[in-house]
Amino acid sequence: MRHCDSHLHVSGRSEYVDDVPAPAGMLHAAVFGSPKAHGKILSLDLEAAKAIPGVRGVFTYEDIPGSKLIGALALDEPLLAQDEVMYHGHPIAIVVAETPEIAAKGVLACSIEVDELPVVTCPREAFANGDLLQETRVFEKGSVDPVWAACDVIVEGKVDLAGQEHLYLETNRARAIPREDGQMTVYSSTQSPSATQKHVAGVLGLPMHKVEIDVKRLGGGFGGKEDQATHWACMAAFTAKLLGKPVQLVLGRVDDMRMTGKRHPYKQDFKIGLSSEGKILAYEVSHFQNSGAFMDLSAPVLERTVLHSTNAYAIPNVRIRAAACRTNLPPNTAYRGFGGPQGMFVLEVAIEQAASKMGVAADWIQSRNLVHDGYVFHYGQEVEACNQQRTWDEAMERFDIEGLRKRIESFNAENRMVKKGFALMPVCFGISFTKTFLNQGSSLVHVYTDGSVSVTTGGIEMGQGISSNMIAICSRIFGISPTRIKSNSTNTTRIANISPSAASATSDLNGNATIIACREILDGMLGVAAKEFDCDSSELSIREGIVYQGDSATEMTWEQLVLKTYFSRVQLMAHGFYTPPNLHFDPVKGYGRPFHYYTYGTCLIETTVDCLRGTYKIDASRIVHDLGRTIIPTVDRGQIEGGLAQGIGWVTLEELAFKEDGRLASHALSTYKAPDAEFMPDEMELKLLENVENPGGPLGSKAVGEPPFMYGIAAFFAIRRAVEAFTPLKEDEIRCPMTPERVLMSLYPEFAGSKSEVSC
Ligand code: LUZ
Ligand code: MOS
Repeated sequence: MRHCDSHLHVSGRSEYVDDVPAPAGMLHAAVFGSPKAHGKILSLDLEAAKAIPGVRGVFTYEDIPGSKLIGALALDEPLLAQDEVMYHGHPIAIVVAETPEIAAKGVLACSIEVDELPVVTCPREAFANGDLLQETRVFEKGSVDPVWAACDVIVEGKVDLAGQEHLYLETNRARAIPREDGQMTVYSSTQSPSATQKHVAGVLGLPMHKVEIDVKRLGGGFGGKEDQATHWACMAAFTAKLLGKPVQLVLGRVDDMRMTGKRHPYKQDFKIGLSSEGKILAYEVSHFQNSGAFMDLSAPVLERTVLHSTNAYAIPNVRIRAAACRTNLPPNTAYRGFGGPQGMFVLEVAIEQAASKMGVAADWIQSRNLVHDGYVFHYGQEVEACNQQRTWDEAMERFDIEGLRKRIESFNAENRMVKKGFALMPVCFGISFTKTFLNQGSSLVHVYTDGSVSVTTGGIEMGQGISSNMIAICSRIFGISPTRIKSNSTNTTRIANISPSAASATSDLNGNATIIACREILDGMLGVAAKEFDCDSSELSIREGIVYQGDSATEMTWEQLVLKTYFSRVQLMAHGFYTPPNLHFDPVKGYGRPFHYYTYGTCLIETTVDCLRGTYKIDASRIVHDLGRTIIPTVDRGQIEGGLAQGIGWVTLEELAFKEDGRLASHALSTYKAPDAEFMPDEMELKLLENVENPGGPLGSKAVGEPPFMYGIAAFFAIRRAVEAFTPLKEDEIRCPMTPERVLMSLYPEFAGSKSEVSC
């Protein structure tokens, strides 16, 4: 089976929010964002905008009819700035006009006077000022303090880890249509329709049942629309209500980039202690999260950073400090990996530095510390059914790491201006929302009298293939061809209380719910057939659209049985509800069993650096990955390759440049470079572990969305090692990403200029 949308995507016929034919009289909104990163609003002049022919209204904080505050965890964020602007691009007013062009002109005619306040963009500075979104927290396992004295090697250092723009192809957008009796229908590009429904209802002052959110598909989300699609839907909805007309809001790329939050940048301090045999005895890390101006999802992102701070390693003594630091940037938010990558990155830096001090390869240390069955993480969860070592051993052998080491050593000895490097990255990623209550999925399956099937779940199709997975699951359970099954838009009137499509858990939660719904229908149908064949229904099954008794095909087809079931007045629709068992987590203590299971894998990345120019190329990525039993191999491969590409981009090319005044300088595709097909490894090898079952996933599958992102971290170290083969690296702080510019400066530190790069 292939991705069910592929023929629509390649022919440009897939429908997104603004591709659906516009309702009569639809108006267009544009957002006036703050030209300053921080300050008090002294005056706001909207008269010129209002006077433009074709402008139907300009709306501010005062005009919001219901709740003026939104926010994923706490209602701490005004939908429009009231008297203070907190970041550059902070939405202040909405211009609604007859065309998008007039609305854009209206935005240019808005003007504001701001009494500027100090702009803080560095989390260490915010921390020093005590400007925190929650109390700083400390988590411990064992006790690091008495252990340092017993360590043979101790390394300490600092990390400056940059954020990342989501760069979904489809920017944020929403279309709100007022309906009879004060109701509102919103087509939104959101990963979280129920959150959008709740906030739209709040802003309109309506009960949730009067608000319908419908989502056919997104052109990418990556976490950027887990919480931050809500804002634009609310703006479209309240202006639609006030004007009594449909309103569509489509953010342009520059507005989307400067107005929305990104992956959280972090600053980190680490200290690691090892025995001479390479065992990590103690690890201490402080995370200064650059949270941005409001809470958004910063607390749970930071929580996952804490949970994944020891990645795939068994470490007996751990101390982790976590601070959510408020800065004058857009509120940073969910992004594939959800803080996990930031937790894992700094530990790899620590291992790298320790290896260099010990004169060993980092993979020698990595291999001596992998997690295993029975290991208990610092948050209390015991590792079971662990495949970490297996993925590592298979990678070492299959990719001939020892041979590769020798080949690269001799290549580097023979070549002066071109150097190669490689690095390994083991990944152990916990699957489940850490907010236990979010781990629930719902599915509504309809079988129509012609034998066609439709499935609706809470899962959002954002290109990742959830629709295809749901179709594949229905097809497998019913025993019919996937061509008979259609996956519907996600809609809050068909499924209530939807968890965001996030945390890699969408196929797990909604797939298991779909299995439950399909089984319920199938049981009824087989009961009808059992009467017909005068046998026990346990003898019956459906294979390739034919009813089987035992191993022999009967004359009865799926369509015939569907009709018989209908005429027998037995139900042909069902709602399935699923929640994974045995999850519990105390967020205050940071202790419990937050994850249903772990996804394991090991990745090798090989690079070549041009030591004259600082440019580099990723030669190969080779992955051993634990997928359980894949549902659709091409869909899973797409997730693994896409996640890897994004992970490599994060640590190499993608550089968010903020000016000192808090303005995003890299605010367009001309200044923000993400990996393209050309940049991706020439060789991409993927080996799936064989014969692994995962009872936690539907049909034995494993969650795949986020874990491969962190494989990309290996690219950072592979590039560094190539650079080190040219010249020793000297730095007070390890900075990520390793852009070609930064590589060039590392190759020739004497020409890199006297200005220290260390930011604060
Ligand atoms: N979103 C969320 C997530 O709300 N909670 C999580 O634990 C999570 N994990 C990964 C990605 N998104
Ligand atoms: Mo997410 S970071 O929306 O799984």
